[in-house]
Amino acid sequence: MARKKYYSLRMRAARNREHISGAEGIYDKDEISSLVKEYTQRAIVHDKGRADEIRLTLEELRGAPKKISSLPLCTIHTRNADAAKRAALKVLSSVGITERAIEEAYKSLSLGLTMRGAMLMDIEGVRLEPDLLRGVRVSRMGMTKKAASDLSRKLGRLGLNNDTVKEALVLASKVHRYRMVLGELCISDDPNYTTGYIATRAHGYIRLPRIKKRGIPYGGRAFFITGGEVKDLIRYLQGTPVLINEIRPCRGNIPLKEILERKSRR
Ligand code: WAQ
Ligand code: MG
Repeated sequence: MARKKYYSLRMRAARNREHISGAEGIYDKDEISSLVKEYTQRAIVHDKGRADEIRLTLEELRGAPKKISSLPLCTIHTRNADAAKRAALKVLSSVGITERAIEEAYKSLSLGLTMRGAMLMDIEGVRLEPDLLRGVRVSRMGMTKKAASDLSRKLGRLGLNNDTVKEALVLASKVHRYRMVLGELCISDDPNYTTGYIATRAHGYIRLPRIKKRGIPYGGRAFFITGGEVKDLIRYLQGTPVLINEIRPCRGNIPLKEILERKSRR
């Protein structure tokens, strides 16, 4: 019997050589041709402006992707950037990341140097990624069709069924599957997208509204990591294909206190 073939499909769109949008997924062979059209369409009509260069990469995966479930999702009703930072400090420090490291990440994320990828930081705040300007790009991840429709339904009930949330949840779910990763802090670089998130394996994906003021055109990601081979971690983040085939619960606003008391198991 022939084994099922999977493909990684990735798109990057640019205008005047500047990146404006990207997307990716892992798909079955028979879905590819319609998806190429969809990805192209998405690149052309992106609201940051029309792309003048669209790159599509289609790559046959050598083996079957690793199947995982998504992180559970919820929101803390943070009223402003200070409240969001306080929540981030509480949750991330509860898994052993030092306050110094979290402050360090915040500082780097507010310098205005937008990186393409994420920072890797140890729990003391020391940067470990080999390319400090670019960071590490997480890639080769996706959702099965069934998981995608389940996620759309669950997020739809919360008024959150959009690509930004879905893509961030897929990325975080892949990242936090790796044991060396203790936590994550993410702030969008989109000036109009002011909700960020933190994530840990124990607490799941926690949205933090108003983590930044509207109009700020930079953001970034920090992955807080603990002992182990950084090289292996980077290889996993960039290269290991991961497919989400099960969606954990997606909930609306939850008080910080409850999140700290009731860690989810995974
Ligand atoms: N791998 C690693 N880092 C990345 C990647 C990637 N594939 N894509 C983006 N980054 C880094 C990069 O430094 C960006 O500047 C930064 O993250 C933010 O990226 O549930 O849209 O694409 O409502 O602007 C959070 C959603 C959205 C919260 C985050 O990030 C919610 C978002 P953006
Ligand atoms: Mg984005």
